[in-house]
Amino acid sequence: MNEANELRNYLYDLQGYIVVEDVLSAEQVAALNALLDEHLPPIPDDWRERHGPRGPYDTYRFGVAGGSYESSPGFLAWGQPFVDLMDHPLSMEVMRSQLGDCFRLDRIFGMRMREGMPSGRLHADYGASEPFTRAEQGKFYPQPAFQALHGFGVAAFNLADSGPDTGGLCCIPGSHNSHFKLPRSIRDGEFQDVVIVPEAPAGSVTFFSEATTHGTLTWTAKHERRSLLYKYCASQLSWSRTRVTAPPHAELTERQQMLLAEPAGAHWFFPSLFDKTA
Ligand SMILES: O=C(O)CCC(=O)C(=O)O
Repeated sequence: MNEANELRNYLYDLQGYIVVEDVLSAEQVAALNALLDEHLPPIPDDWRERHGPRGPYDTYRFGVAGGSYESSPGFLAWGQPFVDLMDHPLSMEVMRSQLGDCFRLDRIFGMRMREGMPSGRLHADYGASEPFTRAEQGKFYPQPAFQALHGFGVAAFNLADSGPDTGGLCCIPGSHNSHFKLPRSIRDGEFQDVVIVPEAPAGSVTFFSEATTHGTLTWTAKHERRSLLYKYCASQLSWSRTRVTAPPHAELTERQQMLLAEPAGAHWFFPSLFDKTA
């Protein structure tokens, strides 16, 4: 392994997130944005009144599939460039460092924000701060072995500049390894300095573990935020009963088909994604 990859994997494991810049060229970003323009109506001026049962998430998210949404191809159905990102070589390498050789694409959605759109709650889907653990505020939580912790990871492709000056994806570095539930005061925004918004220019990818406490900060930029989130998990895991399904007319490579396979035990019933390409 070369030194740059060694450093990237170390920092990702240490911080629970990492941004890699210049993954997509300006042309690729423009092509993806042009496809999104075809499928996304402009965010209406009365977006505040349009919040549904998921609050601001109903306005932020688009092209949803799997997880807490229905089974469907989501934004993968909007063109081959979205399908190609499923197994982007960098995502495959970073996810391999977190999830091992056998993993699935569990769910996807896009995020878009207009100036003034509000923050979303800090949360973690795994670890001490996951809502359904029995972790008590302020008490060390020795996580039982039957709960998943580091088995889920996200590749968020950034299609617009974002960072501390704009808001957007935020997180608490290192929180994926915390044995304490997120203190209420931090969740309620009293201690903003532990929450960071990584600098993530257009064309970059923000990788983060679903155990890392993360959320969305108010978008303050004039331009629209856009990112595409591909969420992967170790092959034996699944978050919900719904799936990302293959888009009807897309040509999927063998690896892409494997990424959409049903959950199953690594190597026993779910082959390595890297056997032929390693
Ligand atoms: O990209 C964001 O702003 C946050 C996304 C999020 O909340 C999530 O992945 O659960």
